Amino acid sequence: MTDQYDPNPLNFESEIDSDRVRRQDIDREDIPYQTLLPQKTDGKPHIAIWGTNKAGKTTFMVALYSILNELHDAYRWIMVPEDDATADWARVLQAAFVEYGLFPPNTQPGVHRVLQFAMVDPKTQVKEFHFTYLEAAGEMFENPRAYSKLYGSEYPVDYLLRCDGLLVLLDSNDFRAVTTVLDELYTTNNNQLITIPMIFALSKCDLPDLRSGFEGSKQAEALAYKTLQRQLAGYIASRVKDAEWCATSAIGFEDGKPPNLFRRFDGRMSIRDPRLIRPRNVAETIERLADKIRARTP
Ligand SMILES: Nc1nc2c(ncn2[C@@H]2O[C@H](COP(=O)(O)OP(=O)(O)OP(=O)(O)O)[C@@H](O)[C@H]2O)c(=O)[nH]1
Ligand SMILES: [Mg+2]
Repeated sequence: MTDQYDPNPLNFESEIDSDRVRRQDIDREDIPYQTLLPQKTDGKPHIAIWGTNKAGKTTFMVALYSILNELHDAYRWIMVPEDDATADWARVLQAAFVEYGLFPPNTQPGVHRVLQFAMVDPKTQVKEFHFTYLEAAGEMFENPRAYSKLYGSEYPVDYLLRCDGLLVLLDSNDFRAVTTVLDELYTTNNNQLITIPMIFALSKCDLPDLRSGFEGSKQAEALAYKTLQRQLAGYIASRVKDAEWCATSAIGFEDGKPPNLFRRFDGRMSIRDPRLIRPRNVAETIERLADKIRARTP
C-alpha cells in the first residue's frame, strides 16, 4: 500500500523546527481555562479527534454522543460529559441534530472549548477511557503552532502525543491540515514513526460517490487516495506505524436512496428528515480504535 519513503512528497513547506512552542515552556497556570489541555491523571487511555477544516468533526461528536446515549444496548459504552460545559454543549447540539436536523453552527475563530467525555461501561459503570474533542476553529487544526502562540495555549500536538489513540477525520476537499499535524507529530516525536494507533476516517460517506468506502477498510483506503491524493499513502506510511482507514457518516443513509439532506433558504445544508438519522461507522470506529489500544496494552 505504501509509496517509497519521501520526507516531503507533497512539497509542503515545513516550518516545524523554528520557534516551537513546547509544553514545558508554558506555565499551566498562565493558560486560560478554555485552552488547558487534559493531563493523564487517572491512568485511563485518552483518545482524541483531529481533522481538517469543516470535515464534520463537531457533527461526528454529536452523532457519537447521541447514539451511545440513546442506544446503549447496541454499543460498549455510554458517553458521559466530564464537566458542566461539555454537558451543556452536548445537550444543545444533540437536540438540534436529532430533533430539528440541524448541523452544528460553524466553530468561530477565537472560541475554544476542551470537550471531554468519559466512555463508561453501562453495566459495570467503569470508566474505560477519555475521549477529547478540542473544539476550536480551523485555525487550530491548520496551524496548531501559530494557534498556541496566538492564544497562549498549550501546544495541541503535545496533547495528541499524550493520547493513546487518534481519530483523524477528513473529507474529500482538503487534507492539508492532516499533513501539517502529521509533520508536527513526527518532528515533536524526534523524527520517530508515530506509534499511537490512528484511524483515518473519511467523513460524509453518505454521499453516493463515497458509499463504496463502507465495504471495508481497504475500500475506504482506496477511496481516500482516489478522492484526496495518491501520494498521501506514502506520506502517512512514512510517519505513522499503525494507520487504518474507514468510511463514516454522521447522518447515515438508506441504501439506494439519495442523501438525507437539503439546502436551506440561507444556503446551509440541513438534514431533510431527522427521524432517518442513522450514524454509520461512528461508534464502530471508536470501538475499533479502542480495540487497537487494548491490543497494544501488555
Ligand atoms: N453529507 C454529510 N454532510 C455532513 C456530515 N457531517 C457534517 N456534514 C456537513 O459538513 C459541515 C461541517 O460540519 P462540522 O461538523 O461543523 O465540521 P467541523 O469539522 O466541526 O467544522 P469546523 O469546526 O468549523 O472546522 C456541516 O455543516 C454539514 O454541511 C455528514 O455526516 N454527512
Ligand atoms: Mg467544529
